[in-house]
Amino acid sequence: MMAKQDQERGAGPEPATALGRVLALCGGVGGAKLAHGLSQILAPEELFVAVNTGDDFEHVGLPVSPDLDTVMYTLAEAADPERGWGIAGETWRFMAMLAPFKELSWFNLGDKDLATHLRRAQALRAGLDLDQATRSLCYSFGVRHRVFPMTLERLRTVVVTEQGRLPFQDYFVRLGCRPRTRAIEFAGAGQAAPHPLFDSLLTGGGLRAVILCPSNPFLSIDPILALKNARSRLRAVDAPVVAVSPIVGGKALRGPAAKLMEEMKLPVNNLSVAEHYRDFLDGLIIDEADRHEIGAIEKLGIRVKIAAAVMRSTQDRIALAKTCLRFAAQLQSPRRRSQVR
Ligand code: FO1
Repeated sequence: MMAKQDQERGAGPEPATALGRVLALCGGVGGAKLAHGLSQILAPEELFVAVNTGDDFEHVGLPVSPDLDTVMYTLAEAADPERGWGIAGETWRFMAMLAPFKELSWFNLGDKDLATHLRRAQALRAGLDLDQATRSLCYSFGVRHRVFPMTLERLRTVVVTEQGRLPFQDYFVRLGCRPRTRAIEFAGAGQAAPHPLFDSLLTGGGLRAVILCPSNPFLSIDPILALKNARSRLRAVDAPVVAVSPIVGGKALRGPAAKLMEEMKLPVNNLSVAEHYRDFLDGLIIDEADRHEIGAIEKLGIRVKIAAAVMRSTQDRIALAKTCLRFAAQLQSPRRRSQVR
C-alpha cells in the first residue's frame, strides 16, 4: 500500500510508466528539480539521469562535481531548499577557517558537503571511476535511481569572456557571471565520448522518452551535446525527445541563461531554445506566460505543450514530470525527424 505521505504528493504509480525507460539530461539546480519529480513517479529501473560534468574542478585538493552532487542531494531530498546546491542545515566552520586564504575561500564547501568530496577523492584514489564513485555516494544517500556522469572522460566548460578564457567555476562563482561572454568552449569535447550507458540507452531500444531538464542550454546541456556523437545519437533515437524550457516570460528560471543569450545576441525567448535543439527535438514544454510563442516554435516542426514550468513545491515537480511523460507519449514517431529537418 502507498504511504500516506506519497499519496498526498501524488506520487502514486503513473499508469503509463511501464512503457520503457526514460533518459533525462540534466545540469544543476533547475534541472535537478525535474529529475526529482521524475524520480517520484518512475521506478529506479525506469529512470536514468545523465548529468553535466563540464563544471567539475579540483578545489582545496578535492575533486568537486557540483551538478552530480546537486542531483544526488535533490533526489535524496537532502538539498538546501534556498540555495538549491549543497546540503540542508549546512554549517560553515571549515570555510571560516579558510577565510584568510583568499585564493581558496571564494568557493564555498560546507562542513557536511565536504564529506562528499572527501569520500569521492578517496574512491577515485582507490581506482574507482567517477561513475562508480557516484554510485557509491548515491547509495549512501539512499538514491536508488541511476544518476551518472555524462562521460567518464575529461570535458571542461570554458567561458570565453572579455576578461579572457575562464574555467567554468571562476566565471560562475568567483566572478559571479559578471564578465561579458563571447563564446563557450568545451575543452576535451573532441575526444570525450558519452558514458556507455548514454549510448546503450539511445541505441538499445526500450526507451520511452529522452527529457532535457530545464537546465541552462548553453552551460549545462551543451556540454552533454558536445560529447562525441551525442547529438547525432539524439537525432537518430527511436523515442520522443522532449525539453522543458528554462526561459519564462523573457527571463531565465535561474542563473545566467538570459544574460548569456543577450551577450550572444540571441533573443531571450523559447524560440531561441527551440532553435538551439532543433535538429533532434520533438517537443518543447513552455510556460503559460509564453503561449504567444507556440506558432513560431511549431513552424520549426517542434510540438509545443503549455505547462506550469516554475517548480515551487514537490507537487509542482511531480506535475511537470507527468506532463513530460504524457507529452512524450502523444508525440508522433520520431522517425519523421530525418524527413523534416
Ligand atoms: N555556487 C555558488 O554560487 N557559490 C558557491 O560557493 C558554490 C559552491 C558549491 C559547492 C558545492 C557544490 O556542489 C555546488 C556549489 N555551487 C556554488 C553551485 C555550483 O557552482 C553551480 O550551481 C553549478 O556548477 C552550476 O550548475
